[in-house]
Amino acid sequence: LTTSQLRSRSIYQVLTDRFARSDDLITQCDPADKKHCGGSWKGIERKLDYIKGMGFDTIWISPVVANIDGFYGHEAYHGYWTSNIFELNKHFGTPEDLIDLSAAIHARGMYLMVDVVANHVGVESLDTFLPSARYGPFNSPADFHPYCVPNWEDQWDVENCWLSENMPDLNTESPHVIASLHSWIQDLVKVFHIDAIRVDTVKHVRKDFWPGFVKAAGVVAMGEVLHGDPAYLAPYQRSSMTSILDFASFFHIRRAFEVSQNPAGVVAELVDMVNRIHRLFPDPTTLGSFLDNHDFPRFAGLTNDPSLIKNAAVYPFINDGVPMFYMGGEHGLRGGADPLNREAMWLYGYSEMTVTYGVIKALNAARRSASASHPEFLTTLMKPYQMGNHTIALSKPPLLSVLTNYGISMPAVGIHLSPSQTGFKPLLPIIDVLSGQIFSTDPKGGLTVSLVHGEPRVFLPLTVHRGLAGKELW
Ligand code: ABC
Ligand code: CA
Repeated sequence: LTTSQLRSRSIYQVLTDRFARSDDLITQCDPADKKHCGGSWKGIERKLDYIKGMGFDTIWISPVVANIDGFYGHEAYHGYWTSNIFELNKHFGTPEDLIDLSAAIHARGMYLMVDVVANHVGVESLDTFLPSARYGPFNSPADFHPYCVPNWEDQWDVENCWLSENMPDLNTESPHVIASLHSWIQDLVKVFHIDAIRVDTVKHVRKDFWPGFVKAAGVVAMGEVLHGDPAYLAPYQRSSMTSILDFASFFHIRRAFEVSQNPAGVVAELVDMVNRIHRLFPDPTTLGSFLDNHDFPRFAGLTNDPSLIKNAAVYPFINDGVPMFYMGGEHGLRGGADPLNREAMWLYGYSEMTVTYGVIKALNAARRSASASHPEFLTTLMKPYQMGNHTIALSKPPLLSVLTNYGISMPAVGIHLSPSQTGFKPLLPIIDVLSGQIFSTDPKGGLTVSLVHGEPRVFLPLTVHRGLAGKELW
């Protein structure tokens, strides 16, 4: 995938060890144990139709390379503790299994995104760390930065110290390390026909290391820069890689929808964040937009209000960037902080009949029809409007969304959007893709619509929804 092809994708994130097994056994898995539970590449392959059925066309899987065993009883089930980059993780399957998975994904017209780590390797304990053949090409002390504990306020430390005492930091200034990482990523992408990479710990390596790495990969890279401030994030999109995860929206969506009857001001902050993102990032339309991932407590576990959960879940799909969805959200999983947010999916079944599965499917379909009828949808920034203390309207023609953070106890209210806010023509039939209700704009192109039980609304012109829209109908 190229950067511009990435814009029209929708990404489902799996933790390989926890998504699906190669067999049908319902084996126990307590995430608190931090042990392997038996998920595999074959398992993912068996569940591709389940993922595709929800409307996703791209699958982000855990790192695929060989890992150390573990760290004080905590096994490397997540795959982030590399031993040898030139070998694959035996727990997840054989090289043939990964090739099969890649082929099966492509056979469905879908894409494979693999998580990759270039910042560090793993070790059982600081005392036993010894650069050796175990780390493949990184067998000499010169291949690593000396151990130090970072002062998190100091960017030099963040890049050169160890992220933690079990993650020896690679000397990404050494020509040998750079050349090894380049040849590794180039081969990995080619051999397994990888379409995109998700790059771990980007802020822990100097910015100018990345362009060479991404070039060697030869496919679009989405970087993880874990920071909430767009002013800190944006330079990475400018000088490291064209796409990064949108942690700026992430923290703000959570804040905006976390408590019912939110204090006034929270919606204004969200509007302000949208404007800051538009101002600061070179291209907000290639950011990865998400509400949940494997590093944070699941949003659904932070509040008991189903309307707030639904509003927050909608946001990444109506945002400017590429929607990303963390496995298990479709079953209402509520696991807390790492490791509790890493539930084994087979314990919950793979029903395609849950309400959330249907909501996600409708949102993916809405994005697809919006971009099919109006290709500029993918490159045009949304316009945010604050509608009172608890409601925000986001217009990204032909999509128009109205979200509210009051919660389920919200009294029914009517919201009026002016013609310039809707972006729609007069007397245009429109559908709320979440409820299936049909409305129409008024003779001027404005829209009056009720919000019920604090539920979100996502509108499309009826013709767009039905795939009938030509420019002339619009
Ligand atoms: C686990 C436990 C740890 C325990 C450790 C031994 O094991 O969670 O408590 O000490 C993998 C595993 C984890 C494991 C780690 C560490 O390895 O998945 O289970 O932790 O061994 C990526 C991946 C992540 C992965 C790694 C390591 C990196 O997504 O799954 O973890 O390969 C930092 C990194 C970030 C990393 C994250 C886990 O840690 O930058 O790349 N994620 C602040 C810091 C961030 C920091 C974050 C941690 O805290 O600035 O740099 O992320 O929560 C905002 C601020 C931010 C602030 C956030 C919390 O608030 O703007 O700056 O982030 O408002
Ligand atoms: Ca580093």
